[in-house]
Amino acid sequence: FKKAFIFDLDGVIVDTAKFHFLAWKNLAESLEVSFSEEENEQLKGVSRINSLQKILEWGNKSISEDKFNSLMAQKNEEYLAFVDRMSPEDILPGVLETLTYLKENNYPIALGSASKNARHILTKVGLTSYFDHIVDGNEVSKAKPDPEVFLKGCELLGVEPEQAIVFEDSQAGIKAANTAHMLSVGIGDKAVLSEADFNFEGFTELTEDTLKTLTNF
Ligand code: B16
Ligand code: MG
Repeated sequence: FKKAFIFDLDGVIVDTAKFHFLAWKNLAESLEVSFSEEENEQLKGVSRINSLQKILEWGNKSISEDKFNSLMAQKNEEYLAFVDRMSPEDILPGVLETLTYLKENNYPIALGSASKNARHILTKVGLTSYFDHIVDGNEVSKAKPDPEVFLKGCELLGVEPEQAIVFEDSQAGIKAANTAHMLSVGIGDKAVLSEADFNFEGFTELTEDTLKTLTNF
């Protein structure tokens, strides 16, 4: 019974979550909407459009379509300025070891990210070649918590959802994996990702034995 792995990007492979936070916080403040870590948690894994919609909802703001589009562009520009400074050193601890082990053992691997910048980021950190397929924000019409991004990944990898093991740092992403009957593995705060089938603080906890346990589950 073959297993396949799907990795989220932001917050799982690289800590770009902190860059999204800074860029959204600036934007929210410019609109005089308060924005804390707690609100940010709800934006993780959520598409750019839906994130801005949420911020406007929280602040009870309504703006024109033009203003909406220019705010999205502004946020992305600010975010990309952080991304520009990224290098392989930004890969989170243990990720490279896990990817290497999975590749050596011939597991199919896909990326399942909501980000439209996913390919650019993978190039910056030099990880593109580890992925058999990349599904990102440019290829899906329904954002997480809808499972579309992960279902597309399975399709491309040629596996059933039940064969997929998903690494996610967001509540929306864990929901997406669970909805599609994939094994959901929360990376980060267990209290926040309590709906995940398994929880780990980070990839350094994912020893070969642990990975074997996941594939046998
Ligand atoms: P972009 P992931 C998600 O990526 C981020 O978690 C989320 O905070 C961001 O708004 C979303 O991508 C869209 O990203 O603005 O770059 O298209 O965690 O699904 O890899
Ligand atoms: Mg993420």
